[in-house]
This record gives sequence, structure tokens and C-alpha cells, in this order.
Amino acid sequence: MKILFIYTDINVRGGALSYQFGIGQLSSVLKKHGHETRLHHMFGAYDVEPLRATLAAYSPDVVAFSIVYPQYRYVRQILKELSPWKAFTIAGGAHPTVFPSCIEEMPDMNAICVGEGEYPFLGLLDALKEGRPIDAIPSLWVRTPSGAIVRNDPCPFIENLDELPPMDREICDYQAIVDSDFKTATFQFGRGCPFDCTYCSNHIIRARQKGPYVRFRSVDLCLDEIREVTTRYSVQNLYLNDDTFMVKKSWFEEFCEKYPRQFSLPILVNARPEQINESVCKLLAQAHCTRVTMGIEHGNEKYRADVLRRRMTNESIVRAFKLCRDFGFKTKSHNLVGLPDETPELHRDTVKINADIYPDSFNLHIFEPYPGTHLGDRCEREGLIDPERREKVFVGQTDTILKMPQFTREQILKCFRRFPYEVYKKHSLFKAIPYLIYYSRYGEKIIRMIQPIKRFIRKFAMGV
Ligand code: B12
Ligand code: SF4
Repeated sequence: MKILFIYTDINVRGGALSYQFGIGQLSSVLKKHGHETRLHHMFGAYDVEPLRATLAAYSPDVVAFSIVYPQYRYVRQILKELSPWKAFTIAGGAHPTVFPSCIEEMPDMNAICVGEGEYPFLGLLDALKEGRPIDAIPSLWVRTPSGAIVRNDPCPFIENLDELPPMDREICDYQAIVDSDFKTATFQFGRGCPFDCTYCSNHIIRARQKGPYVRFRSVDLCLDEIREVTTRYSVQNLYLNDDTFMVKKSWFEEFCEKYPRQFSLPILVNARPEQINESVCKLLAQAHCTRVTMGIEHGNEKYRADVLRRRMTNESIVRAFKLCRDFGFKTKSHNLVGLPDETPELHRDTVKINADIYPDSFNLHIFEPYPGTHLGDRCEREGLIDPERREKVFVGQTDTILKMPQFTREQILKCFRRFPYEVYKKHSLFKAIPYLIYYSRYGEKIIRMIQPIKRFIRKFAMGV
């Protein structure tokens, strides 16, 4: 059968293209079973016309959307504008997994997949091809001709990721993706995260299916994948996108021992501060690591533990960043602002810890409540979401839809815009200035204008 995947990447900040691992994995599995796949990547501004043309030219049997909540509004718009659909429509991804009742808000969506999609999707395609009923396939919620929705229980997590073929990178212009992010190829070697951060979707994704959630492909297969990608494409850095790269100690050690025997390209990784210690850093250094990204999220220890369920001390965070720096790795911190119960005073603790740490680079996101997550549901229950803004405004983590008397929208935006200056002012104004522009009201427009010299600015500001 002919399947057209649709990946919407609209209004995403920063201008880098991205590879969607879920689609890459589903595509390789479907191709292995004799199906034909294509991708329509809607990037930048919303424009449905090229998609209309793709649909007319390709005439797919099935149209498959992958949805994260911030992009959900655009998927609904596409569905509406191109209705009625000739092809069967199905969606999967984080949002339908965390909040499956979203199918009720999409009358043109025939089915959604809750959780991992490889086998449910294959089951669906086989049934459609053979004209069999489709309403009893595990993990699928299906809209019947009468309009009723059948909700099937999910199948268990795939136990052994090695049984999946390597991800399909040919489905997109992979070289363009690599080039748009300073020649960086991204990899996702495992699935799942054992932690419970309330603003993140992982605790719900984990609860949706049975069986162990945190899994890794075997190291040798991961190295084969790196070889394949670096041979086929021109790549200068590898970004290992896994939520927590070092969560399975034996896998991490094996990877760090075997990787440098075969490759010399620098790797960039994610970690939790409490995972960083001397022996971990030694292994990372051995594996040519050049940057470690760690979530701080909030600088107030008690707030971080009580509201975000991130139980670690400030001391351990400061120590982790320092250790990484001592080993010569660049560091990057992730932070949030505009959270429930937060105040401008509490946010100052986030500024302070970043100023103390002085990371080479950082991200500050304005909190966006994802429906179905612990913190998203709390915002809903407590009436913190401004209903007008939720429907009308795309926030993309640079604005807020919360209405909180103790931390108003104006205050949140002010904190967001001043963060770079406050963090870097005592260290380096040269570093603060590019960030101030990036986080300013006109940041996105300016970034687009200076696209040709982006690499130079990044080197200047972050040293990478
Ligand atoms: C890697 C990653 C990225 C990468 C790759 C983008 C991507 N969409 O995959 C990058 C860095 C680019 C990224 C960007 C963003 N991300 Co992100 N990302 C992740 C991460 C850490 C892993 C996802 C992954 O690759 N898993 C492995 C693959 C194989 O699984 P998968 O994508 O889930 O797909 C499987 C199933 O979901 C299903 N499936 C998926 N699509 C479909 C479609 C059909 C038809 C079917 C049947 C099944 C199906 O089958 C797949 C195979 O089993 C998750 C956290 C997590 N645990 O999921 C966050 C996550 C998905 N990201 C999230 C967000 C919010 C974003 C951004 C909006 C952030 C931002 N402000 O820029 C952007 C959005 C980009 C976009 N347009 O999608 C949220 C989504 C929240 C939600 N409830 O919707 C998550 C869950 C993290 C969180 N904070 O909770 N992200
Ligand atoms: S450690 Fe990161 S990926 Fe894991 S639950 Fe927390 S925020 Fe999500």
C-alpha cells in the first residue's frame, strides 16, 4: 500500500530542520513488509497548498500524521481544509498517546495509535489491503462508519528493539537536515526514560503499554547505524538524542569503549546532573564527547522537587556542570519559566544557578502544559489556562497560555527576555548580546535574517 507520512514542523524556533525518528522507524518497518512510503514535511509557515499537490500527485492509500501537542492545532487545520479525505487517515505520536481522546476533536481522522506504532500500523495495512475489519487491532482507536469510536487495549512495548530494521533516513532530504544544524546527525538508540518529571510526557507514555519501558538497541547495531549514516552523508557531529543516554550503565560503558575504536567524530549527549561523576566523564571523554546537555529546569530545590518531581540538590547540579567543564566538555542547560505556583522571586533562583554555573549555552522555555501530563492536567483542573489564548495563540514555548495572578504574562515574558543578560552579565556581555537578540520580541525575525551568518554567531556566543 502507499503511505504518505505528514510531519508538521510549523513555527518551530531556530530554523533547523529536524528528523522525526518515529516516522523513520515506522517507514523502515513498513518498507520491509512491502509497502511504499513517502514523507511530506511541512516546515516553517503553515501552507496547505504544497500538501494538496502532493496528495493529488501521489494518491496515497493511507495518510499518517505524527503529532506532538504544539503541532496539534495545525494537524486539525490540515484535516479540515483538505476534507473530505480520499485516503484512510491515522495519527500517532506523543499527543495521541498521552491524550487519546483527541480523536474526538478530529472528525476526519479515521484512527489513532496509542503508543508504539510498528505492529499496529502493519496490522492495519494488512487488514485494509485484504478488506478485513480494522476495529479490533491492539493499540488502535478506530472511528466506525457510524461515528462511534472503538478503543482497543494497547499491545505491550516492543521488548527487543534489535528486531526493528534501521531507521529510514532516505524518506527525507537527510543531508539538508544535517546541514541545517551545523552538520550534525541525530540518533535515537533507545526508548523511554525512568524518571517522573511532571511537565514531561514520559510518565504517561510509560503507563500506556505493558512491559519494560527503558530499552536500548544493542551497541553493535548502533555502531552499524552510525557507520551507515556517516558513510552516506557528510556529517561532522553526532547528537545522541536519547533522553538519558547513560541510564543503562552496562550499555553506556560498552558504547563508550567501542565507539572510539571505530569513530573519531565528536558526540553531543544529554544527561541528568545526578548521573555525572568522574568515571562517567572519563568514559564520555574517551568517546570524544564535546558537549553535555543537562536539564536544570528550576533553580529552587524545594520547588523543583515538589512541583516538577525532580529530586536532586543544587549542589549536585553545580558539581555536575563543573566536572563536565573540568573534563573540557561544553555544557548546555535546559530551563523552564512560567510554571504553576512560580513567582518572579522563585525564577530568580533559576537565574542564579545558571549564573553560578555559567553554561556555554542554554535553553529557556516558557512552560507549555501538555494535556494528559501530570502538570498539564493540574493546570486544567485549577483553571490556570486562559481558554481564549489556548485556542488562538501558538506559543511554541516562547509565550504562555497560563493566567496566574502571582506570575502574570507580562512578568513571565520579561523574565524570558532578560534571562540571558541576567545569566551572563557578570561573565561576558559578548555572550549575553546574541542571546538577548534571540530571546527578544523580534528574535525569530532576526534569526531568519541572519541565517547566513548563524554559524559564525554560534561560534562567537557558545564556542561550538
Ligand atoms: C527525539 C525527540 C525530539 C526530536 C525529534 C522530533 C520528533 N518529533 O521526533 C526533536 C529534538 C527535533 C524534537 C523536537 C520537538 N519536540 Co520532542 N521529543 C523527542 C523525544 C525525546 C523522543 C521521541 C522519539 O524519537 N522517540 C522514539 C520514536 C521511535 O518514537 P516516537 O516518535 O514516539 O514514535 C513512535 C510512536 O509514538 C508511534 N508513532 C509516532 N507517529 C506515528 C504515526 C502513526 C500514523 C502511527 C500509527 C504511530 C506513530 O510509533 C512510533 C514508533 O513506535 C520525545 C520524548 C519521548 N519519550 O517521546 C520528545 C517529545 C516528543 N517532544 C516534545 C516536544 C514538545 C517537542 C517540540 C515541540 C519542542 C519544541 N518546542 O521545539 C519539538 C517539536 C518538533 C516537531 N515538529 O515534532 C514532547 C511532546 C509532548 C506532547 N505531549 O505532545 C515530547 C514527548 C517530550 C516532552 N516534553 O514531553 N523532539
Ligand atoms: S528526565 Fe527528561 S526525559 Fe526523563 S522524565 Fe524528566 S524531563 Fe522527561
